[in-house]
Amino acid sequence: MDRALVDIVKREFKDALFATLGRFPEAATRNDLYLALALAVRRELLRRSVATSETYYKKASRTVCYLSAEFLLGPHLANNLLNLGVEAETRQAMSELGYDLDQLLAQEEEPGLGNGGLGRLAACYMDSLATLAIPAIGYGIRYEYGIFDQLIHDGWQVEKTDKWLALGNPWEIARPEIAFAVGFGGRAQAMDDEGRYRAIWIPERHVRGVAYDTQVLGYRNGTANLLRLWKAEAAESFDFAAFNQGDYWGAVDQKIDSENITKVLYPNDELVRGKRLRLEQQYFFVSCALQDMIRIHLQKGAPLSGFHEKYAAQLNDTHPAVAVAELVRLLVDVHAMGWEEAWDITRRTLAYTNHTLLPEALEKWPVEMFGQVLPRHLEIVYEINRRFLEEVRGRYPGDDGRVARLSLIDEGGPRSLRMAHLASVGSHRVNGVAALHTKLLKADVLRDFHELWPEKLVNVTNGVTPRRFLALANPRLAALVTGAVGDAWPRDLERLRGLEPLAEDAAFRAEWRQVKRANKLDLSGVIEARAGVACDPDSLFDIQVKRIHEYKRQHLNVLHVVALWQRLRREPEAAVPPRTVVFGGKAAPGYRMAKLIIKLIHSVAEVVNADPATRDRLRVAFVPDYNVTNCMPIFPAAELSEQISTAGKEASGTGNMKFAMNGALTIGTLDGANVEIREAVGEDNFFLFGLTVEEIQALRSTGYRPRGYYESDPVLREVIDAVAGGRFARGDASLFRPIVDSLLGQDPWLLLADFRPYLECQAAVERAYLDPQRWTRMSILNTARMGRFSSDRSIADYCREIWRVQPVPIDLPSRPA
Ligand code: NBG
Repeated sequence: MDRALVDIVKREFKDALFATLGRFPEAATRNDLYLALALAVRRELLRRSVATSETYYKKASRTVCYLSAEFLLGPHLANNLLNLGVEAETRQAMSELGYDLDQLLAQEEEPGLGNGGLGRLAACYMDSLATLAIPAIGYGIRYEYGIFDQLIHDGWQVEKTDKWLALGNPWEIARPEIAFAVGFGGRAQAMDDEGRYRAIWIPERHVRGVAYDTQVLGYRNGTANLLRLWKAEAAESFDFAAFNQGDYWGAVDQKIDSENITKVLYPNDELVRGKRLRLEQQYFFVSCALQDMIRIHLQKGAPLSGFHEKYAAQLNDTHPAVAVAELVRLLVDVHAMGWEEAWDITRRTLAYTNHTLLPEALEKWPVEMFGQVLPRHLEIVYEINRRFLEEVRGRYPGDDGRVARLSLIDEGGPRSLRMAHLASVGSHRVNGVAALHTKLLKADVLRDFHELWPEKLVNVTNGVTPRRFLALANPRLAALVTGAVGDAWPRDLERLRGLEPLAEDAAFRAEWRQVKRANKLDLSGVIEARAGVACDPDSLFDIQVKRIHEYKRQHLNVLHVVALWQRLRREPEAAVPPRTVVFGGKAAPGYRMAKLIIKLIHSVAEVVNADPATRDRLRVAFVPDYNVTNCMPIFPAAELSEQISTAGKEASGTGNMKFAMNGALTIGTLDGANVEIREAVGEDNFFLFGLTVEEIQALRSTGYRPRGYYESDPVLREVIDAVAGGRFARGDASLFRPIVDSLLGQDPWLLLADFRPYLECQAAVERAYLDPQRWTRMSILNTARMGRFSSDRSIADYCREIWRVQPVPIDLPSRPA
């Protein structure tokens, strides 16, 4: 322990408490203490931030700009202490002052500025960019309310607004001088600029976007990159014209309207199609980001003709896709560049990541509304489309079907703008997020694009940061791993390979089991406190945590629980290990089926947990409000990771990686990154079941009849009958009727077809678990072989294949005395 550092932390903590917060210790609330510590730590972030920006400014190297409507960061304090390497000293300093570091850490409200995997991926990528010393800026939206908090009332999800800023946010710095005007509405007007055609846009109103900066630290290096989030404000705090005419309330209204743009994060999985405010959010942050990039570029005195050499901008899904039109507009209309050059620069700058194959999630904007909000951009989109389709017609003469399929405008029904097409045309690279997903993009959603430009579509398999999800989440395992393979693994995850031979070492296996057992004990405490369910830490911890969606098939998991319960009642002597099945995840507020699945989980839990015949062998719990904070005790305690989506529907998954890294075995389908995880850990160390994408296609083409499975499988029939008959609804046979009807009707996610294979696979899990030596061996091998699922590998892939950027390490000057 560095004694001098302990004293520095104490000094800076006291200084922040007195001089910034104006408190004396006896009057300080726990939040004051948390803020004081955060501010003390922030000094270290800023020291790195200044050194980093100075270095980037001087070296003028190419910068990655990650444009994302979501950044699901999770709490900062503990992660920053980890990355700085000062956790022990800070704990000591706090304890000498009479405070408990864990209590202060628990005080932090996490910024939940994302829905799920996509937003969390953006946060992992920011972490890896900084760790790999890549010059990068994350651009996004500073939502006043992030993802809702989930409460459970009588087994139903109830949403509560997330007031994450209520007690102050010590990690951000407002930059009122970095602000841009963003226009909306109005009209576009042609103009003759000395014989040259030019268009100008006369917006009906302007909103001001103000920058709020948060530092993102690299792991134990000198880098602190910038996450710059934009807040919307009224262009003038009052509309003076309206004010002078006595229309005070009209003026106030306009201010409120402007601020609404960054008020709240839209929950996904909901049909937000046609929501004007969402389009306004997207355009708002994209325009601010691009204006900021141009400002920085021009500040260095560089000409805009070299813009693409200085920036690589990544579009995280289609949410920022309007960047294609906005960059063209800024270059052509505002900076008077010719179209050809502007278009060339735009395409060389932008690249697009696709995150979904689900048709309902592919964004489309009604052309009419798009034109009302962004009239000039609609003109630009038409011009891009005209030139693009000319190229298509040149390549495929007479192929009108192809032209219609590729067009940026969907003409079937009310005309709409296909954002994935806009993003694909305006980018030099498009990528999927797992090998299977990219293959399916090529074969299906982006097939025509792939035929047109075979080089453009590439794969970059997702990854997760081992800092937050192994080092921070699982200190016990981290210590064991460090003892075995040294301490370089957090920045070089392939080092975990060194664990492989230890899978054969009985003493090491015993230590591995002790760690898991201690983590399970911790999670048991959490489950008891938060779900009111007592569970046996020696039972098999079988966990499914993720957003609730029919394609993810939490209800398939529930069907297995019911089948297991019925079997335990029938065969009390069966050699079945006791099991605790844990669920967690939020449902979109408007997604009725998902909410009903949450209710079903609770209802089954209520019956099963109360049954004296089985309660020692099976428990079910739903942990409310799954988020980055609450996931921390979950991954380390898991033994079985449920990754059971319908093949072809989960683009990648990233929870699957967090589980396996922490030594859980996966039961899963051949979907998303499961395919690559299984390849990496070895078939013998993965529980595979279910139809493949090809088998599903074949089954559908011959006519899928779910009822046939129900009729021919007595176990399935008994399970469905129990749900349908109201066994879990206090006799109310109507409650879960929508679920039963969906399964016996179309069964769009093929639960019934996969039920029997899933059941058999779960039986294989039971057999493996009954042999602890075998199970532990498999568990160790899972962790050992997860190196390539570090987000550092993903970012290295992006740097090489897409961004063509190099690291710029930061020399940190020593701390001023
Ligand atoms: C999600 C996919 C996940 C994937 C994450 C991150 C969207 C639109 N897509 O499978 O469903 O892991 O993106 O790539 O949220």
